[in-house]
This record gives sequence, C-alpha cells and structure tokens, in this order.
Amino acid sequence: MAHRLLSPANKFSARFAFICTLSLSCTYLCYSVLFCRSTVMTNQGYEGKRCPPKNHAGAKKLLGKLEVCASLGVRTALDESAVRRGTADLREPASSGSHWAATRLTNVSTAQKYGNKKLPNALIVGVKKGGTRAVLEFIRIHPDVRALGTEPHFFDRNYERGLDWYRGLMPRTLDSQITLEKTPSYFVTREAPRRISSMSHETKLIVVVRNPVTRAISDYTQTLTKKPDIPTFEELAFKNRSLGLVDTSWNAIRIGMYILHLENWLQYFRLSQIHFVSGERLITDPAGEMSRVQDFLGLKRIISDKHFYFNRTKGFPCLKKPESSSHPRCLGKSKGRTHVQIEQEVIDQLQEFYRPFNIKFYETVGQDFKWD
Ligand SMILES: *[C@@H]1O[C@H](CO)[C@@H](O)[C@H](O)[C@H]1NC(C)=O
Ligand SMILES: *[C@@H]1O[C@H](CO)[C@@H](O)[C@H](O)[C@H]1NC(C)=O
Ligand SMILES: CC(=O)N[C@H]1CO[C@H](CO)[C@@H](O)[C@@H]1O
Repeated sequence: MAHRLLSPANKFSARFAFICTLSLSCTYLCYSVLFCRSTVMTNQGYEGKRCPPKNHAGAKKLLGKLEVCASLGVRTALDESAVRRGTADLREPASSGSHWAATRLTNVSTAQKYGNKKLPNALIVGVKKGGTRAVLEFIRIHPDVRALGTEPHFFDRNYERGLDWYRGLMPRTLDSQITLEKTPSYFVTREAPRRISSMSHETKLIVVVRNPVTRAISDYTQTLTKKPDIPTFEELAFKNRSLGLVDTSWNAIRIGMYILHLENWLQYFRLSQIHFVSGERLITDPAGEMSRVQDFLGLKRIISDKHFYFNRTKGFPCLKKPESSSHPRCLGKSKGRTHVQIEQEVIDQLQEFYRPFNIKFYETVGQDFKWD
C-alpha cells in the first residue's frame, strides 16, 4: 500500500504514507504489548477484542438487542473449544470462566487451523424486526451450526465483491457443521433470490415472519430512535387516512406484504426449501419453534426447553446464560426504547389492509400464522 501511495511522488501522499506507516507501527506495537499481557487478561478484555466496532450500523443493532458483543466472545470461545476437542457438545460449558480464558489464549491459533471456510448452506433471509437475531442466537447454540455474527449484506449491497470475498467472511467449519448467516434485507431485495440460487440451488432459507402491523410499528420505533424528527407513524403509513389509503411505498409497510416478496423467491426456490418461523411462537414457545428449525436444517434436536427460561418482567424468553457470559441473552426490546403508542383505529385499518395479503400468504405457505 505504501508503495502505491508513494509512486505519484508528491509530497502530500508521501507524508500520508508516512503517517499510515507510523500509525500501523503503533497499532502493531500496542497489539504486541497487549498480547504479551494476554495471560493476565480477563475474560471481558478478551471478549472486548471480538466486539464489532460500535460505530458500525449493523453492530449497533446487534448490541442494542441482545448484548451480542458479550455473547459473540463467549460463542467464539465455545466454538473454538469444541473445534479443538473435535467434539461438539457446547451445551454444558465448563463452569469456570478463567478456564475458558486460559484454553482460549493458548489454543486459539491451533483451533483456527481446523476446518474450512465454506459458503453458507443456509441463510436467514428475513424479515427485519421479525426476530431474526433471536433465531440466529438460538440456532447457534447447536454444535453443528456455525454462524456469522454480523450481517454481511452480500446479496444486496456487496454482491460485486464476489463469492470469494463472501466465503472469506465465514467462520471455519468442520465437514459436519452447517455455515449460516443472516441478513434480513435479503427477503425484500429483488435480485437476492436469483443471486442466491446461482450460488447454490440447494441453499436452505429461513424467514422469520410476524404480524405485519406489529412489525411495521416495531420498524418505525427503531427508525425513530435514530431519526427523532421523522413524521408520525400515521402520517407515513397513509396517503389519505380518511380514505384508508395506505402508502405502500413506505418500506415499513411494504416489507410486511410478505406474499409479494415470496412470489419472487418462489421463481427460484421450491417452497420446501424455505422454512417460515413464526415470530409470535418464537416468544411463546421458543423450544418448539427451534425444534422445527433444527428439523428443517437436518440437525439433531439438541436445542430444547432446558435452554430457555421466561423472564416475566421482560415478557420474553431468554437463553440460559453460560457461566462464562456476563449477560443473559433475551429476546425482546432493548431497554429504554421509546415505545410509540399507536391508536387502535390505525391498527385496525392496517390490519384490514394486510388481511388479503396475509390470507394469500397463508395459502401459499400452507400455514396459518393467526394474525387476523
Ligand atoms: C383525503 O380524501 C378526502 C376525500 O377525497 C379529501 O377531502 C381530503 O382532502 C384528503 N386528504 C388529504 C390529506 O389528502
Ligand atoms: C428480567 O428482565 C428484567 C428487566 O429487563 C431484568 O432487570 C432482570 O434482570 C431479568 N431477570 C433475569 C433472571 O434475566
Ligand atoms: C499450549 C497449550 O496448552 N496447548 C494445548 C492446546 O490444546 C491441546 C489439545 O487439547 C493440548 O494438548 C495442548 O496442551
């Protein structure tokens, strides 16, 4: 890089290159110092290095919902340990956090030599605010699943980077393990089905769906936390409210017209290759929903009731936390998120609007999601 920057032989780029080199050296130096200290590092410190940068949009989302930062670190520890042992039982993590830290630090490089990076066998393709993060966190408890923690957005935003780039992002897996990633925007991306099928016709697809009205409100609530100045939900949802004219060009509305998007997918995939998870049942019966996901992926049923507990204060299920984790992983809203209150009449109007789309969707997939 430095060489290329120097070649124009102008002073500015020479100086720039010098600064780059200097900062790289500093980084390397700091890293070396840290690494030498690694034997006395705490669990938390180690996990910190695995956290995605906080200013990254995807990372923020992850951090908001499920304390993924901490869980990623733990998960990596579990994975590496399992890979190292060549076995797969992640369900009973060792009781001592320091034990994890010790085995990780000495064995990380060895562990990462095992397995290969493979293109994903399965994708969680949607939908935004449906509960995709929860499904990903739940399924990756399974020892035969390895998942990418962040959203690569390959089939929508990064497609021109090519399949090799995409594969490079994937975690290493043993032959017996499934590689998985999730990017909820794929479901509503016109080119995604064609692109995914050209990667492999056999790709398994998971779509987490939820009542489109609650999904839209949740979507709006999330946007509102980032852009507090946007118009009200009602103003955005309707072209003319008294006429009941819904604005289908608004993304929050459009995403919930599941059948329209699904028809696009069905031009490239058989229905049997797509598994629909009910976002509602994921809350009331996470183990039941996860059993179906495991069956669909051809996995042994390992994730079960004993992995979950229901937090009554939160009103959502949580994963029982491994002892080495500092946070339980719960499904549900992050604390302090402003809850928008939407008039019942507006909800009814939207419910009415979605009904024909919902019914067509139920008929097509052969399941009644009971949103009506
Ligand atoms: C909505 O439609 C009604 C009836 O056509 C009309 O009188 C009213 O001005 C419209 N409102 C808006 C905001 O366009
Ligand atoms: C349940 O959720 C509440 C509210 O978010 C939290 O304060 C509490 O620690 C949680 N309890 C458990 C056991 O996870
Ligand atoms: C340095 C060190 O402790 N390495 C260990 C890594 O894991 C292997 C297999 O479990 C052990 O045999 C090594 O001692």
